[in-house]
Amino acid sequence: MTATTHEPRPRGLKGLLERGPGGPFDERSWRSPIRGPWLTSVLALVLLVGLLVLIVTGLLSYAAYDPRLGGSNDQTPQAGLLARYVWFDWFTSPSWLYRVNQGVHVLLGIALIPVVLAKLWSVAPKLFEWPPVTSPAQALERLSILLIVGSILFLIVTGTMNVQYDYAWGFSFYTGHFYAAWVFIAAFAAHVALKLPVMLRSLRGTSYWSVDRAATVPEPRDPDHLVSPDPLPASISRRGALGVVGGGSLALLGLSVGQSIDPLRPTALLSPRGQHVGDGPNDFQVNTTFGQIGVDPTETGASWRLLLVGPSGQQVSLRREDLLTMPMRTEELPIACVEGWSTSRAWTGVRLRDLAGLVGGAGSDSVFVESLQRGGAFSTMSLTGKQIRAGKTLLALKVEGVDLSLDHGFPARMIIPAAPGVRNTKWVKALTFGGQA
Ligand SMILES: Nc1nc2c(c(=O)[nH]1)N[C@H]1C(S)=C(S)[C@@H](COP(=O)(O)O)O[C@H]1N2
Ligand SMILES: [Mo]
Repeated sequence: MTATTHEPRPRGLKGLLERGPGGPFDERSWRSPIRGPWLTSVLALVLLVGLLVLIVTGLLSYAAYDPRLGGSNDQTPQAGLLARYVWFDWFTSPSWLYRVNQGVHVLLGIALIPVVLAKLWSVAPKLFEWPPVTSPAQALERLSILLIVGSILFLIVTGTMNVQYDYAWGFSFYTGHFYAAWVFIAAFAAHVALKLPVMLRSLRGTSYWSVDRAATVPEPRDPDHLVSPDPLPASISRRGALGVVGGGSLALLGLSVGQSIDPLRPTALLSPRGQHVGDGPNDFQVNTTFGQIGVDPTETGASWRLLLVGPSGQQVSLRREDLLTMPMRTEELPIACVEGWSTSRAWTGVRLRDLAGLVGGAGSDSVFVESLQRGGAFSTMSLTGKQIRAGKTLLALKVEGVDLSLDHGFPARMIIPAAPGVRNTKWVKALTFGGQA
């Protein structure tokens, strides 16, 4: 017995600071024998690769919105430097570009949720370290961890809610997710710089195959104090725990992947846009239905006109029959929503550049698209000059050989190759071509 146990314990604030508040702040309360640098490092390696892919696809996804066009294209007008990396107009080929990018972003994001939670579990004692601050360097490290944990949980929650079309927050998803992503990227970079050597050292030390059930002996105490000072007997091996996490990821992936792969659509049980939404060729996902926009159906009937306005004010008004006499193109193009679902269809219609040519707008650097829909962020949209001139950009009148349904944008809708789904304005009524490039 040491002398200290007989000394009266300091009380009040001083005592609290020395002993800590107990509970999770007492490292002896963390008793799993498998917690330690090796398990944390395996999860860290998966996240290092996975999160890098999420960062790249996320930044590309933002660039695909062509924020330089302003208006309803730019969802974060105050972003300043953070959006400056978008110095180019988004690509128009290959046509599956946004579909694949967004599919990877959303599906990988969903699949990584169990890995992130397991990683947080594996370092939980550190999150409750006591005393809270021991040195300026340690304080900085803790701050970076606070930012990384806070931002990643925020990104997971907003991302998942967005996939579920649940907009229960008081801010725009794009703005919130975009700013949090930059906080995350900065904290992630700092964390990787600090911890990469620790991760590599502990992965080199122990091979995956040597970590079987017989070897559930705790690792030696580590400088980060992840290893329990008072471990319980093991009830699962480290490999078993990794199997549970990987199984969880695969299950989430299996129940979501159908939202991006047409033949697997009925298996997308976790996705909100996988159900029956129309008849025949028009039976595919609908984001906003015609009923929801509150427009009188007669406006889409015989009185409907497409108004074309050229850069110097020339106007042409066309009936649907007039459009049908123009050269028709059929292109197989995807609709890929930012929420992750996507589908590919054969669209038939008039090339946007042919319409531009009717009012002298073939060389325009942008076009402003207006919908019959009044109000709402998606009722108007701008497209780049590159998108005007891309041969596959269509004002579609038909899908899979039949007229568009009202829900899919009858009498006419835009279809833009390689672009986010939101660019494909439905119920188009006017196209105004901007200045020359
Ligand atoms: N006028 C109008 N066009 C719109 C929308 C809208 O809400 N209003 N939603 C957009 C979005 S977000 C997507 S993903 C696609 C979905 O097209 P679909 O409903 O035909 O599948 O339409 C786009 N066009
Ligand atoms: Mo969308």
